[in-house]
Amino acid sequence: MTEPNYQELKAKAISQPLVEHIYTADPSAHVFEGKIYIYPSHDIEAGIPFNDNGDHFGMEDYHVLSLEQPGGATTDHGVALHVADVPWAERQMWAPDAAKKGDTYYFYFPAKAPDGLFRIGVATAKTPYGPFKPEAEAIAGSYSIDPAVFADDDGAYYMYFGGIWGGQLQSYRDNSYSSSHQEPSAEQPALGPRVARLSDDMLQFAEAPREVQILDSDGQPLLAGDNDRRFFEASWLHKYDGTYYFSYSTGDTHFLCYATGDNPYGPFTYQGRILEPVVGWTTHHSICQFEGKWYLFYHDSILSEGVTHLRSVKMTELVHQADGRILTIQPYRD
Ligand code: FUB
Repeated sequence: MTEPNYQELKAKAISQPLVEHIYTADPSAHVFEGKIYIYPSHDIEAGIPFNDNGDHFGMEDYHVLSLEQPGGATTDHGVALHVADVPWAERQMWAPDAAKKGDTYYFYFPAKAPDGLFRIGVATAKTPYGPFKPEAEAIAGSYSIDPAVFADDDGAYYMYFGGIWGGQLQSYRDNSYSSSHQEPSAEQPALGPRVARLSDDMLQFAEAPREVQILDSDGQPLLAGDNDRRFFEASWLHKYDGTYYFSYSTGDTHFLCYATGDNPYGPFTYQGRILEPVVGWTTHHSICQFEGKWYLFYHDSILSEGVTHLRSVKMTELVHQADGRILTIQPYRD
């Protein structure tokens, strides 16, 4: 097989990395204090061999990035949280998110505890860029990966989370872990992401996590064998024109897709693709409005010449069409 020409791919890419001095991925973007703040994973070469559990994603800390304007310079605010400072966490600081309530910023992150299971932790700061002070314990009842926190207009905050394979979601049913639980067979409904409203203090779940249903246009759950459309990881929720848009990655088929609903718990009906596959195995994103325009934040592995766990965060404009449908983005020009 011929090696891809990364210089050519770089020239064809619709956007370039926001920073090149470190590798970053899984960007969760929010507008705080009039700027765009991005909460990414900080990819490193941890020297761990590739496997289906994603152990080669051996990240140890988080940096926060910010931009005053799209297209402007990106500031790296340095280390915001390190695994060594989180009492319950041992390794693999994966995709995080952040939220603001009152005058406090809350940083949510998944990591593996010494028992090898992912949990989700929270850390706080008085600035959007930290450094964040972690709680001593993970959020009670949390599991799996990829927390994404949505602030609704009525003041409620919801956390979406979950991811299959390396994200361990297949080992949970009714919020309980068993190593004997497996991914459903192809003709059964796919596993859904989870959602829970957060407590008033933002440090716990206010309720037991519920499974989110993603339905096809006939109102039937997407099936586990529908790899082009079923949920894999990378939950995100945004609201546009009164409609809730749940977006996610299909993992092994490498699409970013979305589904819409009329409330934060779903069900959500599958609508289509947001982003076609990027260079690198993973695809993970966020969507955020800034000064009247919407943007997609995503990553690819062009800068590292295809190394799947050394990714770079990018952004590009996202368009909701007149009927509310999102225009599918091609990450590379022909
Ligand atoms: O960055 C590690 C993992 O890769 C994330 O948690 C997943 O969403 C995938 O992007």
